Amino acid sequence: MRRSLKVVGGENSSAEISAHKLACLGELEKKVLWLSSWMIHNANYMREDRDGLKVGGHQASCASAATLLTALYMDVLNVEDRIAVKPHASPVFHALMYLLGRQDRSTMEQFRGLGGAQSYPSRTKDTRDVDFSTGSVGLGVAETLFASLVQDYTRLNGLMGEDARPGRMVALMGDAELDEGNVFEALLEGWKYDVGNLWWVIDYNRQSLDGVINHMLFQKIQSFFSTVDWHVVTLKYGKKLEAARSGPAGEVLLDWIDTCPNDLYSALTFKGEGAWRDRLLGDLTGASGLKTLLDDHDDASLHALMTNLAGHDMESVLEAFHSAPPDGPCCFVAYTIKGYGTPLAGHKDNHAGLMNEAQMTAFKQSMGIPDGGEWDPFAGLDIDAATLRDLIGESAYSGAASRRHHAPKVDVPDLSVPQAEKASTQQAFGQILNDLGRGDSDLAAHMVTTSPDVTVSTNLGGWVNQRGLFNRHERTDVFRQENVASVQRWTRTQSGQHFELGIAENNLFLMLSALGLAEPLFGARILPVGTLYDPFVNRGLDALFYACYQDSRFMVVGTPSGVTLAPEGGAHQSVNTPLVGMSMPGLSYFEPAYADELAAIMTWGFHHMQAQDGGSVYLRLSTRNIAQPDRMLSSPDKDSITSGAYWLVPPTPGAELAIVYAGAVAPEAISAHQKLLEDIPSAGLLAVTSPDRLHVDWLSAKRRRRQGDRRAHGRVESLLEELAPNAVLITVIDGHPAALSWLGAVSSQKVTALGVDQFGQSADLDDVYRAVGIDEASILDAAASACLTRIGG
Ligand SMILES: Cc1ncc(C[n+]2csc(CCOP(=O)(O)OP(=O)(O)O)c2C)c(N)n1
Ligand SMILES: [Mg+2]
Repeated sequence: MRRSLKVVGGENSSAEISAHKLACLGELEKKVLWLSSWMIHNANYMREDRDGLKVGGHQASCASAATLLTALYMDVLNVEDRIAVKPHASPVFHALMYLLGRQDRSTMEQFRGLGGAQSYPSRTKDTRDVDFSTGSVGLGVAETLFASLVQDYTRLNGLMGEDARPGRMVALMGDAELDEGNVFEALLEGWKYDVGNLWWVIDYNRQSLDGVINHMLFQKIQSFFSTVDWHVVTLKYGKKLEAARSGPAGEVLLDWIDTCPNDLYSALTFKGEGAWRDRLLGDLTGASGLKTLLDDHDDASLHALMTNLAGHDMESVLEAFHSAPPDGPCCFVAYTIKGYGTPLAGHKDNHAGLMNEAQMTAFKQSMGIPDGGEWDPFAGLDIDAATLRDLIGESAYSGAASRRHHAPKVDVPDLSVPQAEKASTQQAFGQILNDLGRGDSDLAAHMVTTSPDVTVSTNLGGWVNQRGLFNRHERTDVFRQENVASVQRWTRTQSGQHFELGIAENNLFLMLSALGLAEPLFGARILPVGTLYDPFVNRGLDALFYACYQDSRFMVVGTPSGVTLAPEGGAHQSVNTPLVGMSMPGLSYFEPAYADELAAIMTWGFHHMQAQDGGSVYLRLSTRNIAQPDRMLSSPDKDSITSGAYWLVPPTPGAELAIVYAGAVAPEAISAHQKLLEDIPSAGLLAVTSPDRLHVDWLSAKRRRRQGDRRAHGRVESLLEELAPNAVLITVIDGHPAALSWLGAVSSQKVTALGVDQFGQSADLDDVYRAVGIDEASILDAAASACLTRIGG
């Protein structure tokens, strides 16, 4: 008789999963386990080893997730769902894409080799079906939550295509990912926003890299998630164990499993077969029905029964997925065994363990794979290829159609320059956004801002007053209703364009990352702008790294920055962030001094965020009010500014000295330069608006020259060639001096690099600049001693 499983909820709510389908999925799951194991084996044992380095791969982590991922990709997911796959299950993901016809064999054969499948799923380097890059545990998981909020925003504001359906944002996560604090930061933020359409499927194998965890963790997980109003579904016993419950000694047996410490359960799983019998006989002596139970099972079937956890039981898994509530966040705690179905199962050291050649031979035999049939999608299966192909064809992922969307670009007008005799870059930033907020440009309509509780203090308040806060649930500004005077009008609506976050910089970067992926994920053009205090870039650094690695597009504003924060500063003074900006691929870092520079950079930035070969933008700004130059920038001037530097005062050709500055220290550089002109009238004053853009361009010119393009010339090379070949450069920045010291290598000129190489401290501006050596006197001293040495040497 054909059994059938009634399913409710989700896309397949009215479907019935037949025994036939279950059998097919079971076969595919076996194939996925085989292919993922073989991919890793092939990379480690079969491919030429040229460097003696370990290749690695995680067969046990893969085996743990094979059932869950097969169920998701082959049956449960819809095309509009987006999934973050736990990093170490990358081979499982690739095996599934291979079976679905979305991945070729050579990429699998090249696993962990150049151009092959990546060690960890990568949006930018793997097949286009990777929705979120994972690798740093915890980040991919949390990103799905923010992606769900972004999906809400795009849907409620008509930015998705008309016929677009909301998808579920899914994370298939390792249980140890819950050790990362950023997961809990995200959970809290999700609760504030009443996040929905979100599934976190925990591969609850109770093992991490080093450890086997306490078997009561699931209780804590349940209470964490319930606290923030998630629906929690626990998948513990598979169908065999559930059936055993009503048989001889059933309840006693399940109780024993319930209270069995994880390390013991794991050890018995690894030993297998007879080990279970001995242990049960010892622990459950005298239990009624035990003898019958044990007599009814040989060692192999007892092992199969005792390890029949629901996360490896296709029917239980499908039942749970299909009966999940249609909306609201849902967490599935799926009991699994790390290494299930392989000789690595349950061993405490199995995280990076690999089957040896003998084990692989036996495994291959047990899978019925003939020599030469290792990559055959259907070899060794009990159901014929045609039938399995038909079933694969029913998956929403079957075939080659791209799941990545495109959206038209948004026009970017030249942003107007805020007019003031004195201004800070932070103030100018606020004014530019305020003006955008007041206008009705297409650009403003597509912008979304966000900040971790520093909206007002980073000058985003004006924009928020114009555009409002986003929330699915509308709420008026109660203070305003109650006539409490405030400059801030904080109305929450579905069309609000600002996400106010709690103080968690990881969340800021995950949110920016998700907003900046709105085009490929949801077909919606969003131009995200986020603000934070610059020192706290470090707090969210890994999330920033992953955002850039995923090629998400956003503008992040670190303000205030550096020791210029002076009395307010102390530990709030950022030191290393220029180097963060310079060393982060995919992020262009700028440090303007003037409002007109900032306007030109932001205009460029909004273009760059939309360009195919573009990227994200990082503006390091300041609260220091400085006198603004009286000038109108031409287009070439703006090009110079956005390419990284221009002569504020050009040198006389062949000049022997130049002062080079970036950002808020402009007044010190200008006054020192003026004094130097008395002795060295030829001296130039170079304004660096982006150490990063200059550096990237210089490296690229050198690379092109090496490749034979003799005309390749970097912008910085052209600028510095105006000086004498042995000229002195005094560089100054309110940040680590290494951001500019490299300029000496461009034309072998002699550099003295001033900057901050110590932790900040509270003081007024004069004192703190003097203390760290970036005041006018320090610049003059540096120039004098460099010139003396130059003459002497
Ligand atoms: C942030 C971060 N720290 C450390 C690691 C190294 N690491 C990789 S996997 C892992 C343990 C993962 O355990 P779990 O999430 O339970 O995965 P599974 O058991 O399913 O393999 C660790 C510590 C990492 N990838 N990311
Ligand atoms: Mg684990």
